Amino acid sequence: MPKLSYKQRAELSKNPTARRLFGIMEEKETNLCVAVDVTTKKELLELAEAVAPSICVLKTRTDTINDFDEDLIIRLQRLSEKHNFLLFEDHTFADIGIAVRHQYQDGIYHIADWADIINAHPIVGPGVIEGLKEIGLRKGRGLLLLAQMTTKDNLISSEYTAEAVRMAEGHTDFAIGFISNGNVSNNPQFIHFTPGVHINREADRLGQQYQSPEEAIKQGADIIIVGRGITKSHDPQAAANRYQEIAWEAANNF
Ligand code: 6AU
Repeated sequence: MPKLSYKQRAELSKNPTARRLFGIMEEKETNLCVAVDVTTKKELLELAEAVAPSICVLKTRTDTINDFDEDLIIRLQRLSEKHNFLLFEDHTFADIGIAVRHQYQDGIYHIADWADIINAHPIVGPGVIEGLKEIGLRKGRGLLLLAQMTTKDNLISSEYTAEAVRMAEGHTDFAIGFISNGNVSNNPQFIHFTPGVHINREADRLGQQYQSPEEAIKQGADIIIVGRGITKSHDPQAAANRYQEIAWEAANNF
Protein backbone atom coordinates (compact mmCIF):
# COMPACT_ATOMS: atom_id res chain seq x y z
CA MET A 1 0.00 0.00 0.00
CA PRO A 2 1.47 3.44 -0.89
CA LYS A 3 2.40 5.60 2.06
CA LEU A 4 -0.26 8.23 2.81
CA SER A 5 0.75 11.87 3.26
CA TYR A 6 0.20 13.60 6.60
CA LYS A 7 -2.59 15.57 4.91
CA GLN A 8 -4.34 12.37 3.84
CA ARG A 9 -3.94 10.89 7.30
CA ALA A 10 -5.35 14.08 8.85
CA GLU A 11 -8.41 13.78 6.63
CA LEU A 12 -8.99 10.23 7.91
CA SER A 13 -8.65 11.24 11.55
CA LYS A 14 -11.66 11.78 13.80
CA ASN A 15 -9.73 13.78 16.38
CA PRO A 16 -8.95 17.52 16.14
CA THR A 17 -5.64 17.24 18.01
CA ALA A 18 -4.40 14.52 15.64
CA ARG A 19 -5.44 16.63 12.65
CA ARG A 20 -3.60 19.64 14.06
CA LEU A 21 -0.54 17.53 14.72
CA PHE A 22 -0.37 16.19 11.16
CA GLY A 23 -0.70 19.79 9.95
CA ILE A 24 2.16 21.00 12.17
CA MET A 25 4.42 18.12 11.08
CA GLU A 26 3.81 18.98 7.44
CA GLU A 27 4.18 22.73 7.89
CA LYS A 28 7.27 22.72 10.14
CA GLU A 29 8.80 19.65 8.48
CA THR A 30 9.41 17.95 11.78
CA ASN A 31 8.61 14.67 13.46
CA LEU A 32 10.50 15.49 16.63
CA CYS A 33 9.06 15.53 20.13
CA VAL A 34 11.45 16.64 22.85
CA ALA A 35 11.03 15.20 26.36
CA VAL A 36 12.06 17.83 28.88
CA ASP A 37 12.60 15.93 32.11
CA VAL A 38 13.78 18.63 34.50
CA THR A 39 12.87 19.88 37.97
CA THR A 40 12.62 23.67 37.74
CA LYS A 41 10.48 26.13 35.79
CA LYS A 42 13.57 27.97 34.58
CA GLU A 43 15.15 24.85 33.06
CA LEU A 44 11.88 23.77 31.46
CA LEU A 45 11.15 27.16 29.90
CA GLU A 46 14.73 27.69 28.70
CA LEU A 47 14.87 24.26 27.07
CA ALA A 48 11.38 24.64 25.59
CA GLU A 49 12.35 27.97 24.04
CA ALA A 50 15.59 26.52 22.63
CA VAL A 51 13.98 23.51 20.94
CA ALA A 52 10.67 25.19 19.97
CA PRO A 53 11.49 25.89 16.30
CA SER A 54 12.44 22.22 15.71
CA ILE A 55 9.54 20.37 17.34
CA CYS A 56 5.96 19.38 16.67
CA VAL A 57 5.37 18.29 20.29
CA LEU A 58 6.89 19.20 23.67
CA LYS A 59 6.64 16.44 26.27
CA THR A 60 6.49 17.70 29.84
CA ARG A 61 6.12 16.11 33.25
CA THR A 62 4.97 19.05 35.33
CA ASP A 63 4.62 17.08 38.58
CA THR A 64 8.43 16.92 38.74
CA ILE A 65 8.76 20.71 38.68
CA ASN A 66 9.61 21.85 42.22
CA ASP A 67 8.40 25.43 41.71
CA PHE A 68 5.36 24.56 39.55
CA ASP A 69 2.75 27.31 39.37
CA GLU A 70 0.03 28.64 37.07
CA ASP A 71 2.50 31.00 35.40
CA LEU A 72 4.40 28.00 34.00
CA ILE A 73 1.29 26.81 32.17
CA ILE A 74 0.62 30.28 30.76
CA ARG A 75 4.19 30.56 29.49
CA LEU A 76 4.20 27.07 27.97
CA GLN A 77 0.93 27.83 26.19
CA ARG A 78 2.32 31.14 24.87
CA LEU A 79 5.41 29.35 23.55
CA SER A 80 3.34 26.62 21.94
CA GLU A 81 1.20 29.22 20.14
CA LYS A 82 4.20 31.30 19.05
CA HIS A 83 6.17 28.33 17.70
CA ASN A 84 3.26 26.12 16.65
CA PHE A 85 3.76 22.92 18.64
CA LEU A 86 1.53 20.79 20.88
CA LEU A 87 1.86 20.15 24.61
CA PHE A 88 2.03 16.51 25.72
CA GLU A 89 1.81 16.04 29.50
CA ASP A 90 3.34 12.67 30.31
CA HIS A 91 1.41 11.72 33.44
CA THR A 92 1.06 8.08 32.30
CA PHE A 93 -2.39 7.52 33.80
CA ALA A 94 -2.81 3.97 35.11
CA ASP A 95 -5.73 3.70 37.52
CA ILE A 96 -9.46 3.08 37.50
CA GLY A 97 -11.60 5.38 35.34
CA ILE A 98 -12.92 7.58 38.16
CA ALA A 99 -9.42 8.09 39.61
CA VAL A 100 -7.81 9.09 36.31
CA ARG A 101 -10.72 11.44 35.60
CA HIS A 102 -9.82 13.41 38.73
CA GLN A 103 -6.09 13.22 38.08
CA TYR A 104 -6.71 14.59 34.59
CA GLN A 105 -9.09 17.39 35.50
CA ASP A 106 -8.41 18.39 39.08
CA GLY A 107 -5.64 19.18 41.55
CA ILE A 108 -2.96 21.80 41.06
CA TYR A 109 -2.02 20.52 37.59
CA HIS A 110 -5.57 20.45 36.06
CA ILE A 111 -3.94 18.84 33.00
CA ALA A 112 -7.12 18.72 30.91
CA ASP A 113 -7.23 22.51 30.72
CA TRP A 114 -3.95 22.89 28.89
CA ALA A 115 -2.36 19.62 27.64
CA ASP A 116 -3.23 18.73 24.04
CA ILE A 117 -2.01 15.15 24.47
CA ILE A 118 -1.87 12.75 27.42
CA ASN A 119 -0.92 9.08 27.79
CA ALA A 120 -2.19 6.04 29.68
CA HIS A 121 -1.32 2.41 30.39
CA PRO A 122 -3.85 0.05 28.78
CA ILE A 123 -3.20 -2.50 31.57
CA VAL A 124 -6.24 -0.95 33.27
CA GLY A 125 -8.63 -1.98 30.48
CA PRO A 126 -10.95 0.28 28.45
CA GLY A 127 -12.12 2.04 31.68
CA VAL A 128 -8.97 4.16 31.64
CA ILE A 129 -9.84 5.48 28.17
CA GLU A 130 -13.49 5.97 29.10
CA GLY A 131 -12.64 7.92 32.28
CA LEU A 132 -10.21 10.23 30.50
CA LYS A 133 -12.47 10.58 27.48
CA GLU A 134 -15.34 11.93 29.60
CA ILE A 135 -13.18 14.98 30.20
CA GLY A 136 -10.92 15.15 27.16
CA LEU A 137 -13.25 14.46 24.25
CA ARG A 138 -15.29 17.64 24.51
CA LYS A 139 -12.06 19.64 24.69
CA GLY A 140 -10.79 17.94 21.54
CA ARG A 141 -7.77 16.39 23.32
CA GLY A 142 -5.87 13.27 22.24
CA LEU A 143 -4.72 10.18 24.13
CA LEU A 144 -1.73 7.90 23.49
CA LEU A 145 -1.73 4.34 24.82
CA LEU A 146 1.54 2.79 25.95
CA ALA A 147 1.55 -0.27 23.73
CA GLN A 148 5.24 -1.04 24.28
CA MET A 149 8.03 0.19 26.53
CA THR A 150 11.72 0.81 25.96
CA THR A 151 13.00 -0.49 29.26
CA LYS A 152 15.02 -3.66 29.64
CA ASP A 153 13.02 -6.71 30.78
CA ASN A 154 9.68 -4.88 30.82
CA LEU A 155 6.57 -7.07 31.15
CA ILE A 156 4.77 -6.11 27.94
CA SER A 157 4.14 -9.09 25.62
CA SER A 158 3.13 -9.04 21.95
CA GLU A 159 -0.40 -10.11 23.01
CA TYR A 160 -0.61 -7.12 25.35
CA THR A 161 0.47 -4.80 22.52
CA ALA A 162 -2.17 -6.29 20.20
CA GLU A 163 -4.85 -5.79 22.92
CA ALA A 164 -3.74 -2.17 23.37
CA VAL A 165 -4.27 -1.62 19.63
CA ARG A 166 -7.72 -3.24 19.85
CA MET A 167 -8.63 -0.96 22.75
CA ALA A 168 -7.58 2.12 20.77
CA GLU A 169 -9.58 0.91 17.74
CA GLY A 170 -12.71 1.16 19.90
CA HIS A 171 -12.03 4.87 20.64
CA THR A 172 -10.54 6.47 17.52
CA ASP A 173 -12.26 9.78 18.35
CA PHE A 174 -9.98 10.14 21.40
CA ALA A 175 -7.14 7.57 21.22
CA ILE A 176 -4.87 9.09 18.56
CA GLY A 177 -1.99 6.67 18.73
CA PHE A 178 0.62 4.86 20.74
CA ILE A 179 3.86 5.08 22.62
CA SER A 180 5.71 2.18 21.04
CA ASN A 181 9.10 1.13 19.74
CA GLY A 182 7.87 1.33 16.17
CA ASN A 183 4.77 0.42 14.18
CA VAL A 184 2.11 -1.55 16.05
CA SER A 185 -0.90 -0.82 13.81
CA ASN A 186 -1.39 -0.23 10.11
CA ASN A 187 -4.41 2.02 10.72
CA PRO A 188 -3.16 5.36 9.29
CA GLN A 189 -5.23 7.34 11.80
CA PHE A 190 -2.89 6.24 14.59
CA ILE A 191 0.29 8.18 15.30
CA HIS A 192 3.25 6.20 16.62
CA PHE A 193 5.41 8.08 19.15
CA THR A 194 8.72 6.31 19.78
CA PRO A 195 10.90 7.12 22.81
CA GLY A 196 14.32 5.69 23.61
CA VAL A 197 15.98 7.50 20.72
CA HIS A 198 19.59 8.69 20.87
CA ILE A 199 22.10 9.36 18.11
CA ASN A 200 24.84 7.55 20.04
CA ARG A 201 22.53 4.75 21.12
CA GLU A 202 24.01 4.85 24.60
CA ALA A 203 22.09 3.11 27.41
CA ASP A 204 21.54 4.60 30.85
CA ARG A 205 22.12 2.82 34.14
CA LEU A 206 18.41 2.46 34.95
CA GLY A 207 17.26 0.14 32.18
CA GLN A 208 16.59 2.63 29.38
CA GLN A 209 17.44 1.23 25.91
CA TYR A 210 18.03 3.31 22.79
CA GLN A 211 17.77 3.08 19.04
CA SER A 212 19.03 5.69 16.57
CA PRO A 213 16.56 8.14 14.96
CA GLU A 214 16.90 6.34 11.60
CA GLU A 215 16.23 2.94 13.19
CA ALA A 216 13.17 4.28 15.02
CA ILE A 217 11.72 5.69 11.79
CA LYS A 218 12.52 2.44 9.97
CA GLN A 219 10.64 0.55 12.70
CA GLY A 220 7.57 2.69 11.97
CA ALA A 221 7.85 5.68 14.30
CA ASP A 222 5.90 8.71 13.08
CA ILE A 223 7.34 10.89 15.82
CA ILE A 224 10.55 10.31 17.75
CA ILE A 225 10.67 11.30 21.42
CA VAL A 226 14.15 12.47 22.36
CA GLY A 227 15.09 13.48 25.90
CA ARG A 228 18.64 13.56 27.14
CA GLY A 229 20.16 13.27 23.65
CA ILE A 230 19.01 16.88 23.28
CA THR A 231 18.45 18.26 26.77
CA LYS A 232 21.88 17.19 28.08
CA SER A 233 23.69 18.36 24.98
CA HIS A 234 25.96 21.42 25.38
CA ASP A 235 23.82 23.14 22.70
CA PRO A 236 20.20 21.87 22.92
CA GLN A 237 19.03 24.15 20.13
CA ALA A 238 21.61 22.80 17.66
CA ALA A 239 20.99 19.23 18.84
CA ALA A 240 17.22 19.58 18.32
CA ASN A 241 17.85 20.92 14.85
CA ARG A 242 20.09 17.96 14.08
CA TYR A 243 17.57 15.37 15.32
CA GLN A 244 14.83 17.17 13.39
CA GLU A 245 16.80 16.99 10.14
CA ILE A 246 17.86 13.36 10.59
CA ALA A 247 14.37 12.13 11.48
CA TRP A 248 12.64 14.16 8.77
CA GLU A 249 15.01 12.92 6.10
CA ALA A 250 14.65 9.33 7.30
CA ALA A 251 10.84 9.62 7.33
CA ASN A 252 10.79 10.94 3.81
CA ASN A 253 13.15 8.31 2.43
CA PHE A 254 11.30 5.24 3.63
O1 6AU B 1 15.64 10.18 25.80
P1 6AU B 1 15.52 9.94 27.29
O2 6AU B 1 15.90 8.55 27.70
O3 6AU B 1 16.23 11.00 28.10
O4 6AU B 1 13.97 10.17 27.65
C1 6AU B 1 12.98 9.35 27.13
C2 6AU B 1 11.63 9.91 27.48
C3 6AU B 1 11.38 10.02 28.98
C4 6AU B 1 10.55 8.78 29.29
O5 6AU B 1 9.64 8.99 30.34
C5 6AU B 1 9.81 8.52 27.98
O6 6AU B 1 10.63 9.04 26.94
N1 6AU B 1 9.51 7.09 27.76
C6 6AU B 1 8.18 6.66 27.68
C7 6AU B 1 7.10 7.62 27.64
C8 6AU B 1 5.92 7.42 28.43
O7 6AU B 1 7.11 8.57 26.91
C9 6AU B 1 7.89 5.31 27.55
C10 6AU B 1 8.93 4.37 27.45
O8 6AU B 1 8.71 3.17 27.29
N2 6AU B 1 10.21 4.82 27.50
C11 6AU B 1 10.52 6.15 27.64
O9 6AU B 1 11.70 6.49 27.65
O10 6AU B 1 10.63 11.19 29.22
